[in-house]
Amino acid sequence: EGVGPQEYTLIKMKVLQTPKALSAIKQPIYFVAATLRPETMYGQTNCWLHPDIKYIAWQTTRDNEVWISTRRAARNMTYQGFTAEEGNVVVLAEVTGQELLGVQLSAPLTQHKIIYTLPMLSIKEDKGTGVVTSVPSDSPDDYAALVDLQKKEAFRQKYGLTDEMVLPYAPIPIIDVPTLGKLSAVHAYDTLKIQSQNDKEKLAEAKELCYLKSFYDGVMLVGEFTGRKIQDIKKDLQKRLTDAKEADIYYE
Ligand code: A2H
Repeated sequence: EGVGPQEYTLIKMKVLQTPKALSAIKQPIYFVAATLRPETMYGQTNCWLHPDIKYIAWQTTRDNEVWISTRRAARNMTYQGFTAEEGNVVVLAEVTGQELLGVQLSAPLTQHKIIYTLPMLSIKEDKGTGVVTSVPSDSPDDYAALVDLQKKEAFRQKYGLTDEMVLPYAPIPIIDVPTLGKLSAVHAYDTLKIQSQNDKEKLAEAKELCYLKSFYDGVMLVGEFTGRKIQDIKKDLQKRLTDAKEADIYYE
């Protein structure tokens, strides 16, 4: 980081039931999540939003689709060919993450036909789109936030989430990482005895433990690239997703 722009894969997650706050919008609506790990999309279990961040639904030129992201990200995208006019975001609605929780989505590659938008409190407003796709098998942050919701009924109730939105979703083994196993984030969480998503220091350690090893030595356990090393297939997989219009490329 720091030198030149960061390239993200923008994963498109289709809204299956339009929430009340967006009921005036008749076009297809997508949450767009910025990820560095497109090869982990086989393991998606949910989509994270920050309850207190403001999101906008805005008009793209991609097949008339409406996308949901922070205003900041939408503005950046006007300079990357996603809108009719540079610098101009056509805003159809502005809502807090809280109003968009518990929404049914369809996401690429995951075995789940339906996943839900759920709250994560460590999402940063000034990075990516403010929408984060959750892969608890390979991201300690995602696993910690999911366990928090699964363990604490009061936490689910606070955000009006039902059990069916949270409890059926376990981490899916998708990448084998030497010495860390098939659920590397779970291994790190357990080994470091992480207690919650607020355990910042230990989560930073867990990420150090997982990310490089997974990126360089991880081997796919599922999908068309089964048996292949992550670093060799990342680009091909990204292209599959963009060709299928299930993803785009975003720089910031
Ligand atoms: B990654 P970098 Cl499996 N706030 O995607 C907090 N985190 C955010 C974010 C935001 N506004 N926007 C994106 N991210 C997360 C998958 C993944 C990711 C795995 C493993 C590692 C990993 C599934 N979540 O990231 O600061 C997104 O999570 C390792 C850092 O730009 C995105 O990729 O380096 C990553 O952080 C981008 O972080």
